[in-house]
Amino acid sequence: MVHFKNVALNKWVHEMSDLCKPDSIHICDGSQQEYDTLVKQLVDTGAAIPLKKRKDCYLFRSDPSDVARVESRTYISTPSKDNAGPTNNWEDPETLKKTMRELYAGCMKGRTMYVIPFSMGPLTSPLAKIGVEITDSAYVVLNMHIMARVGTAALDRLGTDGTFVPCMHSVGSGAGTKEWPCAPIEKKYISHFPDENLIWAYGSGYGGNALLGKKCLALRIASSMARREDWMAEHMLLLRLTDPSGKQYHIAGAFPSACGKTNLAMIIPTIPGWKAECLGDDIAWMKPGPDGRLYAINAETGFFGVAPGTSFSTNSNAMNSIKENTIFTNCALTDDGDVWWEGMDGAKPSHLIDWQGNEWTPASDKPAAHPNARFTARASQCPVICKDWEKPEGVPIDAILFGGRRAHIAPLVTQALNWDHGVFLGATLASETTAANIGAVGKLRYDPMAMTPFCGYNMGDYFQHWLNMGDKLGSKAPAVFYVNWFRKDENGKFLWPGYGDNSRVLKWICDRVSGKAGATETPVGYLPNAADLDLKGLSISQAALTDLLDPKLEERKAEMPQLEAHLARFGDRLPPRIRAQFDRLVKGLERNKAA
Ligand code: O2Y
Ligand code: MN
Repeated sequence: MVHFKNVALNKWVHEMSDLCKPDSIHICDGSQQEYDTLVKQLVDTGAAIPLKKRKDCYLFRSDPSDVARVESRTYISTPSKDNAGPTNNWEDPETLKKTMRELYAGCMKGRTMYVIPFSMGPLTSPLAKIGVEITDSAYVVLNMHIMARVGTAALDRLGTDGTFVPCMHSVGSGAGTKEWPCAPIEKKYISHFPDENLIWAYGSGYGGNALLGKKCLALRIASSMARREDWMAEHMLLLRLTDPSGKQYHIAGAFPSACGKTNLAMIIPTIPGWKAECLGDDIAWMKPGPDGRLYAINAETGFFGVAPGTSFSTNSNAMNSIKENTIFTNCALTDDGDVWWEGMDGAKPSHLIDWQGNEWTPASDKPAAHPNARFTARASQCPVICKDWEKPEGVPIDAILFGGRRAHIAPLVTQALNWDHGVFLGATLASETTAANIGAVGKLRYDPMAMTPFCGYNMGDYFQHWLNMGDKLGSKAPAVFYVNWFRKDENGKFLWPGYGDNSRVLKWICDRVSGKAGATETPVGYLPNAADLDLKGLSISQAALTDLLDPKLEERKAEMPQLEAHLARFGDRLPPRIRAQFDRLVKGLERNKAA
């Protein structure tokens, strides 16, 4: 039987093994040899397909019923329902544990139980947290090798009495195939017990449901820890910009899904002399440093990116990150042994095997790759990874961006008037759904700080936590901005070219931080005048520019009842300072009309 010198870990692994009854237990050491052995096993069973065209790359196909995070089966289980708040599914902890214990009973018979010690954040970082995932999925072990710091060093950091986040996972049974077992939807559970720093997941082997270090630990549990311990766990990319004089700026950005977050994290600026480097594309942990500024680390070590739409023309840095040592999930397979997905460069291949293993031609009426097909690649493989991305103390944040996809109303960029206004901009972050999201196209969804699916406690309290952090940071707080690359004209055409040209907006942001760029104050925040933006070499009409920088105050006013209803969801947990920002905006819009 296995033995761990950490007393709590030893007890927990034995308890879970007694419950799940695996045939064997494997303690992961995080080595390349371990990775290679597991890959070989999965190739032998047919679960992994080696790709002839890409060195050390493998394609996996999930069961068609198990293709994405399932928010409807994700729970924040706190003793009081109010503490989970209106944005989370809630279940009483004892009831939920009883249900899940029944599902876990004997669920690993005939399987290996893998014990994966891991660190989120660099091992020597004061912000790092140790987790241990128990899983019966070798695919999960491989992905965790890429996405987190897995292995003996994490165990060593625990010592005999160190604390860790127990992350229990089984793919379950009752649905799926031999290669990809899972449970039917009504038996899937992604459960979080934030008061105990505990995660229990059952029934899905896919992404955020199964790689428990990512959304479950690094966002849901971490956000609740961060509130207790005075730091921030955010759904944010991290980016370093360097201006022609060599001055560095660090930006953290929160964007709901389908807003190009990974593309922005790996941006190639079109402005001469400006350099961008990626520090992370999904999860930032931030804490005030000894100098009073806010410092951020990337909690992860890899990218679990959406494949469809990724191409050399949209994100060449991502394409160059996945040339080798990459796991692909639910992509299509080409006849010569490569992966393919919708939106890749070049013409559609004349024949493929689709993500479900079926023959596919351009005449097929279904996409060849699943819209949520993914690549898992190490951050170190990104051509523009910043040399300081693993600095234990992190990087000092100069600006925080919130951004959504809005065809109208939200201008290209707005700077918050102050921290409270910035928190209000985050709390009212909204995005219109696309074909890539589930649900109706073009529907407005509020997604505060892009954290709706990931906040591990009552979101009203989360707004208050942001306000408290601002009080703590005082004059050293980062400046806050709201960006929208997706404004359209009356013919439905995008007004802004986006991609590398977003560097023009980032330049204005950096120049605002250092007091070099102009702006006009409006009720919705500071807006650049056309002359304040560096547009050299860009072909854009004056009319488009005027439209992009128009605060559209009348349309904004018409949206206020919808905004008020959004804030009303938080009831008496809505901080009065957020309500005050709403009232200030109402008055500002009224005054504008009168003027
Ligand atoms: O569908 C999944 O399980 C993946 S979700 C995901 C993956 C990487 C980065 N962000 C997300 C997200 O949903 O925000
Ligand atoms: Mn994400």
